[in-house]
Amino acid sequence: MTSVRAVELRLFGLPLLRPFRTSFGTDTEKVAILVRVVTDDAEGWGECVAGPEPDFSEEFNEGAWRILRDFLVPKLFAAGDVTADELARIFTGVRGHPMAKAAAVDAFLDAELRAADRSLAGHLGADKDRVACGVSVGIAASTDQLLEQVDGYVAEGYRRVKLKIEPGLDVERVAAVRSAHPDILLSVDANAAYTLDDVAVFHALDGFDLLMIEQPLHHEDLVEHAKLQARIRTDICLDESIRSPADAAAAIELGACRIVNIKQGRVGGLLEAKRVHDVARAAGVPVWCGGMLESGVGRATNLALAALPGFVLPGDTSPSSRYFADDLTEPFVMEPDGTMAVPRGPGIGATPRSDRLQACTLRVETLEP
Ligand code: NPG
Repeated sequence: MTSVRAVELRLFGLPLLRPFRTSFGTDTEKVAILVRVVTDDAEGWGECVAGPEPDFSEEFNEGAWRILRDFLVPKLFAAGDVTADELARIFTGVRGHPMAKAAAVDAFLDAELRAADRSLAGHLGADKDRVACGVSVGIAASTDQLLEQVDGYVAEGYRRVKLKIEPGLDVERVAAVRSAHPDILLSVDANAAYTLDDVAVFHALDGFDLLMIEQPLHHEDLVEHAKLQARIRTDICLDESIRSPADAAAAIELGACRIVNIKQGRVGGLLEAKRVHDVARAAGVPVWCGGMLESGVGRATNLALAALPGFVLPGDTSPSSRYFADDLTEPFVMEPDGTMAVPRGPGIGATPRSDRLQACTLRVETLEP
């Protein structure tokens, strides 16, 4: 039990080494909110996975900032002495906004664990010291450029390559990568860009021995995903559609997917993410850890989560060098065997460097009771 003395909200900007294009837009810079919670005993960090625009989900930076400042943080102050486990209940009066909630829950949990000198990985029940890394490759300007990027990532040792696709830039791109790399674990991610009318595309993709097709249809179309899954051989994985343990249970029961991508921010934080993992694991459904181009703070968090026993597929847990010339924390490094160490220090096991924080801060606001 501890109470919160102050919460700092900080908007930061980190240039990306290479623009990242998905079916909904192109990012050239990582701009997100970092939450620092100061309790009676310690301080903790949480990274909000929302971005500048409401494109991946309804949430976006300015909205998350207001939800945190005007609703979640006041509830945290009013709650007095609490534990991280109680925060989901304390925040129930705020509907939705899982990414904003996650940043507050994760920062509080980090402070709680640092005070107890326990690691996040140990607290969650991790059974691995290293996790297998995959890479998510944005939509390239040409097939040649895509092949060049994939060659580079395969040479670096990544254990799985995921290609972003969109209508018109799909089958031919996948065919080219598959013929250049017949044996790699390969998957595709559509970020909800297709409809059931596109079933011919998915039948064609069935020919490339893909590990999965991620989020092919609209995020609210669970029944349509079940219809598509029944018509294709390749496993469907859901990302945007899964916002809670209940969503995961529904999707699995409906047959809407056979694999689940878990992003702690999308489901309301680390403790909810563990529940999604538990639901999937009980049903025998493999999960893996998604990524949102996080800085080292969110990356540390993801590595601890990805070390849980149900995470049996390589995640979008790439090293810092995949995204940034200079991360906010000490860089996370991937070994040539395509694995990364799970942080085992207190809390998330990583702390932003103060010089980098200063250099990358766009706005900061400190809230007190
Ligand atoms: O390696 O962190 C990473 C990126 C993984 O592809 C990735 N993320 O749809 O899953 C996604 C996508 C994404 C990135 C979505 C940024 C929204 C913002």
